[in-house]
Amino acid sequence: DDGYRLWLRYDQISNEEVREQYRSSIGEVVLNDNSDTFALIKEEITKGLSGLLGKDIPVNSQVTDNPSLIIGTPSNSNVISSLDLTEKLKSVGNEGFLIEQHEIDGENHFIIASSTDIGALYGTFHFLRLLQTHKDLQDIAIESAPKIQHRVLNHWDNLDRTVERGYAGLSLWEWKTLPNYEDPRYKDYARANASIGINGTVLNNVNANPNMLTEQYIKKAAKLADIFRPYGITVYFSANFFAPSRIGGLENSDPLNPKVQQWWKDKVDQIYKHIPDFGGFLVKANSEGQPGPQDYGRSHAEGANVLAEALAPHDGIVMWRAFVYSPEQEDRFREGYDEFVPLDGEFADNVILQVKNGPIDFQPREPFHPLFGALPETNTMMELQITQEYFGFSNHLAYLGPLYTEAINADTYAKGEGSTVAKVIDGEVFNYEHTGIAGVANTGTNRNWTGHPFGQSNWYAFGRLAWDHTLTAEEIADNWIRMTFSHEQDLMEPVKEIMMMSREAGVRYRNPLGLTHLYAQGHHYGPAPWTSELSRPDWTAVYYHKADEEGIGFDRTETGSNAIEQYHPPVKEKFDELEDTPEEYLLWFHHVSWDHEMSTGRTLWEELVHRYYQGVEDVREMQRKWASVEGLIDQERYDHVESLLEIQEEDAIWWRNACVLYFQTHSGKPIPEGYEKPEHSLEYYKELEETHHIARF
Ligand code: BDP
Repeated sequence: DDGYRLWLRYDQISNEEVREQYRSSIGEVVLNDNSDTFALIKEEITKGLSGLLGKDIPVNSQVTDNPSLIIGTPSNSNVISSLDLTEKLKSVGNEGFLIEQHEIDGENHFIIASSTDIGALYGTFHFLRLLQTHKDLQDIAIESAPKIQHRVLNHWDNLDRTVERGYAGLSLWEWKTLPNYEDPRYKDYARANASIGINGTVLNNVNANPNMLTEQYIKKAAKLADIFRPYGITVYFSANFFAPSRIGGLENSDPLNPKVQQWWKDKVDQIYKHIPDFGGFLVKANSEGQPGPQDYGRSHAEGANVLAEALAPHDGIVMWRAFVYSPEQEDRFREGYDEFVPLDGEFADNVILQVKNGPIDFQPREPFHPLFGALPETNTMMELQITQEYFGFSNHLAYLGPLYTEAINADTYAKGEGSTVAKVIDGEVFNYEHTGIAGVANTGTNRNWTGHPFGQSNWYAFGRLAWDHTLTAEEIADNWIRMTFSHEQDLMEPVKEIMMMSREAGVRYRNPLGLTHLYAQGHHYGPAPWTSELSRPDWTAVYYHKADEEGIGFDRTETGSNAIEQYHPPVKEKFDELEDTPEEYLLWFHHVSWDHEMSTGRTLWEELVHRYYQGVEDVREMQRKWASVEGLIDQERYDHVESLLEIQEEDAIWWRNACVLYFQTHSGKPIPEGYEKPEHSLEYYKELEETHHIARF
């Protein structure tokens, strides 16, 4: 099995009892395929039911005396409009749906009802998922609506089809053959996204090539938009802030220049001519060398608002990124907050500030970004990374569900207890008008879409959480395994354990106890905690760990950068006191003595060593668990994961040895008894920084 079908496999349900139950209660499907989306619903439900039930289920436009599944909206189905669902449909909104059982003329029928075609499509995927996960349908009553409006993938895809931080092949967008050739994958991509509720896609890299805004590319993108539209997917572009001067022939791109303002209006009008439901722009400005309004002495708000004004008449939005940092600042952690909090209230209504989950950069563990909870007057959305830039690329198994839920469920205390990040980004805490969540995509042209077979679970988890942030990482893993592999207990249990331990394993062998950014600069794959001489101090590793003879860690309390002041109490107090700081965040906030006694009774040095070794043991445990499922899934995917786990074990050892040997040069302490000794010297690992990654990707 090559994994192409993702979680939408629809193989026949092997449990006979379950299959029979479904077969006897779904004799036929009733719907009217009078729109593009309903044609897709028909296609999907036919494919799903015939596959899962192992039997063709007829589709009719009227109810007969068979028990049926009726899918419709009040405007395309008499049955749905006769059921008095008005209030309920209203409460689930435009994208939501109801799944219920109703008795009509003495026969039991299932219904999937929505106010819109897209809602009915989401309901259809949900219904199929119930079958795929063997749920009992008796007396079913589901009301589902997304908690967040804009649920978007961010593709860091370049126009030459390379993908920044992409590890699954080339970009899916074949620019040179668009708009003429429709690669069948475009549709499969949209379908996969719709199945998990994703409703938007930013096609190109945030480090944006201005050519994306030329009419040539707009036309190409319009073709993609046409294919995605019936699946409810809106297209957005990353915009280069200097486009007016780079491709528009203007003298400058100053947002206060009336000619520049007019250029953006005309450009936006042109885009809407080709893509009538265009979503808007994503902008990375004055960040890592990208141009922006500050190049003309203007603020981020002044810049964003010019684009927002051009988009407003078309109901488009601007997603303006808050990922800023400069080499002059003492602490990169502080910068997003320091830059954007003073601008709160100055952004136009159709701007959403896009904030990464943590204050640095998608590290294996970060505390939540203090901007969540600090912007009562500015729509704020979250950006998560699905692609594993800091998690071993597509070589390592890392299920990110636990990272996402940890970030989403953190409590900001912005308005007292319970003001979680989730409730900030779903608009509840500050009553935001526009809400959103973005995930940096991990898809590419690899046959299985994501490189590592388990990379699919991160795409899946992102979508499920974007729709419903109250789900747990474990429930999502459970669904994904059932849909992707099988229902057998002997498989379910070990695979779920592997997934649930994998994120923490990755934290342990790379950067335990709140260490961060110890990566070799540039590729971000292997360790280089010794990096100290680079053009920018904030790109070195020593900047982040601050190890010296006394201890290790970044003091962000009042005696240091005081970044903790950006959090509301009691979060601030929690991180202020060394004793109150949870150990997994310890070195994020404190410079701690090597001899400090940890909760385990070990010294900090011993604990650090212990965790690095534990990380490697975790990977070995994952390997043993994976070995136990051989024969329970197809050999192709089994072997693929097995080989990747071998790489992961080698890399975990590499990380552990490099870091432990390097930190030892500061602590001056021995590796405690009982741990296997690093095979090589520190010098050897330093050399690997230059060479090893080349062989790995
Ligand atoms: C960093 C990546 C870089 C991105 C940047 C961003 O290393 O490739 O361009 O984030 O998010 O994580 O803009």
